[in-house]
Amino acid sequence: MAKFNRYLITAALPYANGPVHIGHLAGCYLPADIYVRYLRAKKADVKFIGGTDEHGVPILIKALKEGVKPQDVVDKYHKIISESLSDMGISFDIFSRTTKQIHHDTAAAFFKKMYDDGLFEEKETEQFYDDVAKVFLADRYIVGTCPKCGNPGAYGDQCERCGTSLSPDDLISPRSTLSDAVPVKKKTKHWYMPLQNYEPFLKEWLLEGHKEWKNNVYGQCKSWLDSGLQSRAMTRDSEWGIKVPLPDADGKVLYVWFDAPIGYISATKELTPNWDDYWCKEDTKLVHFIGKDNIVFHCIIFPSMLKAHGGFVLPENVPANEFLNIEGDKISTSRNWAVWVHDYVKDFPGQEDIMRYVLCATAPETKDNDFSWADFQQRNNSELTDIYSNFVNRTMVLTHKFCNGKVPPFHMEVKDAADDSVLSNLLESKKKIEESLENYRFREALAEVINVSRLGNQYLQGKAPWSLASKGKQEENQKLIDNCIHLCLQLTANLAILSNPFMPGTAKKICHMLKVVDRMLEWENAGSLKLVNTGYPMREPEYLFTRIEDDKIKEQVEKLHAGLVKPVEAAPAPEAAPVKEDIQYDDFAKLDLRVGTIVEAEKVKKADKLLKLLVDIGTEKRTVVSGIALHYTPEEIIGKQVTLVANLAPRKMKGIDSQGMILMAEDATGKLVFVNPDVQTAPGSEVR
Ligand code: B3M
Ligand code: ZN
Repeated sequence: MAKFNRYLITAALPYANGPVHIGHLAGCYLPADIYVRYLRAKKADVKFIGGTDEHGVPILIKALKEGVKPQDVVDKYHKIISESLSDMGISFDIFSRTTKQIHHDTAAAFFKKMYDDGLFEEKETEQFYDDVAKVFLADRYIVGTCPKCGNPGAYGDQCERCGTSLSPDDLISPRSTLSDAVPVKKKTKHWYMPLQNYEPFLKEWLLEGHKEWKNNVYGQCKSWLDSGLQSRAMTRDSEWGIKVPLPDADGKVLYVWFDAPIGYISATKELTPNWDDYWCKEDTKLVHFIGKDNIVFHCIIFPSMLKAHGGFVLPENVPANEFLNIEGDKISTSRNWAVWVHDYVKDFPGQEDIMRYVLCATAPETKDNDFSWADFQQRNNSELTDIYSNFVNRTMVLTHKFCNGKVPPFHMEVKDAADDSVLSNLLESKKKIEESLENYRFREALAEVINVSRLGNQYLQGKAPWSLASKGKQEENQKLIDNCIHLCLQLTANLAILSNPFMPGTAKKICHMLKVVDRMLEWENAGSLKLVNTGYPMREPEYLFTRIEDDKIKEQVEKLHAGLVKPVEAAPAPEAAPVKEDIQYDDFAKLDLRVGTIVEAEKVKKADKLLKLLVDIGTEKRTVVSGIALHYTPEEIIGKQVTLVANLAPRKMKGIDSQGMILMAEDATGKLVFVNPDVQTAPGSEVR
């Protein structure tokens, strides 16, 4: 670690478009906080930078959904997010916002310098455009039916049901998530960063220079670089964002992924006038904590930007975590499958350390991992209560029972091998914890902390001071009791230091019981057996953790399931017309209904509502004129299955012979939808 004289630690800036859940904590905020608290305990010069990401389409979508202005959205969620994170003890030195003036100025100047240095390409391309919301649409904001599996909610970049990667052109009935309009293509000019030019730099700096990065991170970067980089637009058409600082750029803003990481720089500027020590001096260790979906932006794009601009340090590591699932299912904000941090702090007041513990102990460091309430309970009841808290509590109770509540002396003359092993075990554990923390293996580090208390319990059990007290040779035995309790108290103090990065509230509670000041928590004190002085009075014992009962857990599981939004919400039916008069089976049997596939479709001239379709019904192809042109474009319905009334007498419409009728249903919004089989069915199949 000697190479570095200061640390700059960042945690991804969450979009200010919703509250944070435990997946956010496990992904980056908690590991970053543990690392920072460890560095601070080592008296390192460290700044911990965070804030909310307040630009980009996610904010616009939320504003549209809530029917408010983007500024209202970010004001509301910045507050909620920053409170949640601070309630969980995430100890940022600054938690800023990308809508601040200092950030706008910093990001615009960054862009301008790159522009002046000739580092952008100007290109005009066709992009999808929402003519109702008047915005260009990123692929993600176009939804439609997946051509592969029929999922009606597939995104323009991917179908999350079958996993197929898509482009908006592939979607059946594409529509904008902003307004429901059918996207159209429109020309627009943007400034691109030719990322391919940075490949040699990235290969040398990252692939050659940072082989020590976590496998999941290194592997993703390597595969990006192996498949070759392309120019990427660094500007967008939008009214919401940082204005492109060029004269001919009305209605253009910086791409949110260009401005957001610069947010780390602006927040540091806001925090300290010495910001450039942290960003520009080679002996700074810059570490970005993020979730895996942000890897390419932090490992490829932002470093290329920093390199292009010049004068900045590059990240020394990007220890991205994988995803946390909940009860075996992917976290989803839209389905409300999440444990929200603000709910947790309300339901478990003063117990943020339990969640910190569980999330760290099960952190998705190398692969996706699962959070379950049963596991939460189990870990609290066994590891935290039965092992960790139990050791501290027994130590304190015994101190009061056998030593008048004061630190007993240590009698060298009766010291034995078990006493010696307390120190050697402690030193070994300390070393392991340091090594794990310095290599971002937080689970491993935390397991070793618990191990210290486990060894403490074993030592205490082996010495059994309670049984010594009742035996003969009072004076001799009191010495043995003293030694045991003396060492257990020293171990308790050490436990506070070692657990402080993970469970700061608990470390403080231990300090309170031992009546020592928080300064004892400095890391250099770990491994010492002289932390509490002989004769010093202790406070009354209090439990650090207690068991959580089944009903409390059951409540949480029920809450989770009760909040779940049901997957596909069908639009309600229009007010139902009364059911028509009965017919006899023979009347029905006269109808000949067939499954067909639309193989051709075109608009009927001078008829807004009509499409001329060619429908394959297996035995033949029928021309059908259908009044659906206001609901579907010809392109989007080719390939669709329909139900055709095959024996309806032919009828001339706008000069075309229509040989049948397609069945459609109308929902409450007046939208016509096809009545079709829910699985692929051979054309010509009879409908009965
Ligand atoms: N806001 C994406 C996210 O919240 C993005 C991170 C920005 S970090 C500079 O996952
Ligand atoms: Zn699909």
